[in-house]
Amino acid sequence: MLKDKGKRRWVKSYLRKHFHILGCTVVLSFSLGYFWSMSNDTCQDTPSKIIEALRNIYSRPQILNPPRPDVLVMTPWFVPIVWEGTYNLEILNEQFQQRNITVGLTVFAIKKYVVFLKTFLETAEMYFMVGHKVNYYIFTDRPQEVPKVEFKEERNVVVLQVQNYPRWEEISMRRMEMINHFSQKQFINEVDYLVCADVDMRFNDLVGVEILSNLFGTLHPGFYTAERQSFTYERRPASQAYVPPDKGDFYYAGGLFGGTVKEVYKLTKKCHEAIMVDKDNGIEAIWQEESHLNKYFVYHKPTKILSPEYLWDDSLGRPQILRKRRFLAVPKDHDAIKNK
Ligand code: UD2
Repeated sequence: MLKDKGKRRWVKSYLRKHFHILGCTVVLSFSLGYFWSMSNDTCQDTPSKIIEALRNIYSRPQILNPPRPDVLVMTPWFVPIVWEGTYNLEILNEQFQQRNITVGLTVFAIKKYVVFLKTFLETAEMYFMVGHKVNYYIFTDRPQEVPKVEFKEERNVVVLQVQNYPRWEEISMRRMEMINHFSQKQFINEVDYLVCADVDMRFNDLVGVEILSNLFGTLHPGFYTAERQSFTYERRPASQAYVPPDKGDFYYAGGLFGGTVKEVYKLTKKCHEAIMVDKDNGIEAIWQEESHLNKYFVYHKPTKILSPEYLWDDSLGRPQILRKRRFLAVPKDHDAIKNK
């Protein structure tokens, strides 16, 4: 009896093992055949392209073989930190496509900052939320200077004329108020998620639905390895943005954050109100709305965090852990652009 069981188990495991190998061989042959025929069709595909495509074949997650042992991929409150290699975009795309979502990308181009719009939009068309519905919300005081860019199907531009302010710091801070206002008035009826970005940036690689969640922030490229005491949180208790020395998980960048319209509404409301209290008290936080955003994230923890792949500045070099540089700062001449 025992022997019989042993034999059966052996046969089962033999079949499992060999079917597995057989299965892989079949998949591989079909894939190679497919890519070979594709490459013959176009006579252009290089082996590296074929290998790249083969790499996209889904290999299941391995419990004992984490894809990124070199970086933190999960916070102590159990939310993912998004790095290249930690997710499968095909799976995520399918999930978000089933939900038929629309993403709003807010960007401010006030005064001289309109010069950054062309590159921002052109590169967004190449890399941002490819295959999904997108509304670009351009806040500007110079609507006639918004460049004509060709947009793909189901991607729309909405120009929102807004006022400017004499000081760049105020322009930067007032973004909270304006995003808040339009979230309630318009965005809530038009999009599911909002992504709020700086304009002096360019997309350099895919930024897709992997970033979407109820509330997300981005690790600031200058501080992702820094100790808490080096974070440039607002340290003056007189400001509403004050963060005590023993609080805070990460230092987040003001240049990319977002979430559902409802969560972005709550965030921008809280930050704007705090900015106004500071104003009444004659104090301005050290890094304007970025300080208020950081305070908010201390007490309302993001449900997803983007690694510095999603906001990088090449002047900081190219560390090995950064396998992609998806959204890059465009160098600017501060004197020529700020307050102009
Ligand atoms: C950092 C942050 C920025 C903000 C700022 C606060 C990053 C990459 N950037 O950037 O998000 O928190 O610090 O001090 O994390 N703008 C205009 N017209 C102006 C001035 C600003 O449209 O005259 C808009 C524009 O979209 C710009 C953004 O406000 O990208 C932030 O201003 P910035 O990029 O000059 O601020 P910066 O580089 O100090």
